[in-house]
Amino acid sequence: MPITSESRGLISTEKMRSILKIKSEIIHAAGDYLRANGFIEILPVILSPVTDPLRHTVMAGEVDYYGQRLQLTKSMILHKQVALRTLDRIFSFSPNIRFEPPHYADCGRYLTEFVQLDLEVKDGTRDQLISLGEELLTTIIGHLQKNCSDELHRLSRELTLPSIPFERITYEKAQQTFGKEFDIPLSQAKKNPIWVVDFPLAVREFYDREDKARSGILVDMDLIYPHGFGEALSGGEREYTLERILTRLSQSGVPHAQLAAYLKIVQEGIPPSAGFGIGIERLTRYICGLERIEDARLFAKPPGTILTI
Ligand code: ASN
Repeated sequence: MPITSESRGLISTEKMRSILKIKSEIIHAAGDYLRANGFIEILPVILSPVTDPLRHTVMAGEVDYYGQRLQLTKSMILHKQVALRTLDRIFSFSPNIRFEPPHYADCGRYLTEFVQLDLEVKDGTRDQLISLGEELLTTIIGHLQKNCSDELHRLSRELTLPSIPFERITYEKAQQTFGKEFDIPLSQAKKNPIWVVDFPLAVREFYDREDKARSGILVDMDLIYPHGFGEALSGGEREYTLERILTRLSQSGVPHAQLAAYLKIVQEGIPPSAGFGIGIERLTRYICGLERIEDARLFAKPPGTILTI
């Protein structure tokens, strides 16, 4: 018998009120910081003929739209690249739907429906985006220390401002030191967030750019929270030429026809860029020190649960 959404993450109304106030202030602080840095907010896309194919096991969410098959957004990466034909720096609070395997619910880090703060910078580099990510996170934490001290106190959470720049480790070194599935052991070993850089091509999606000088290595990154909270964000520099994108799709085993609408636009031209997406519920979980991600939002849907609202 599948568990129901209420049998997970039951917390008091009082505690939830503090969490939701903190989440609202996270969104506020992040939006203000990005707008002050030249970003323009675009509204999220929910349905499209194309979405992020992703590499891991996620069932496609599809809708019949007047006879056309549309996808529910798994991430807005493709639309971010296309939007940069119009704007130079964009962000969106983008709802993502990912039907993950039900056992993913066990670790308390996955939701079927979650929101990503997804951003992209025309002509951006990984180093620029890493600095931006560090400033964004510390700005949010600084804002919460000032504006949510009562709520943090009620959650018995003492936030320390992480020191910048964050440490960096390569994917290869992380695996050598912390094992093949390094995310959580690495996270548990750290007191400050840490960047994992240079993922191998075989473990990432087609859009992260391969380093010209180092075949098989991508110019991308993940940010890992400290104290066992695991992955915070994913991003990188992007492939943007039709030739490279077709090669990378073939290497990933994604049929070109699946992304035909996107490829047509790529052929007309999309700019070089870099960007990342940071999960809002995971950020809230980290900030509030919550054991389970379903406590980081209302109407949470852990994978495999029967929904009641
Ligand atoms: N938002 C991520 C990025 O910008 C992609 C993802 O969530 N799969 O790289």
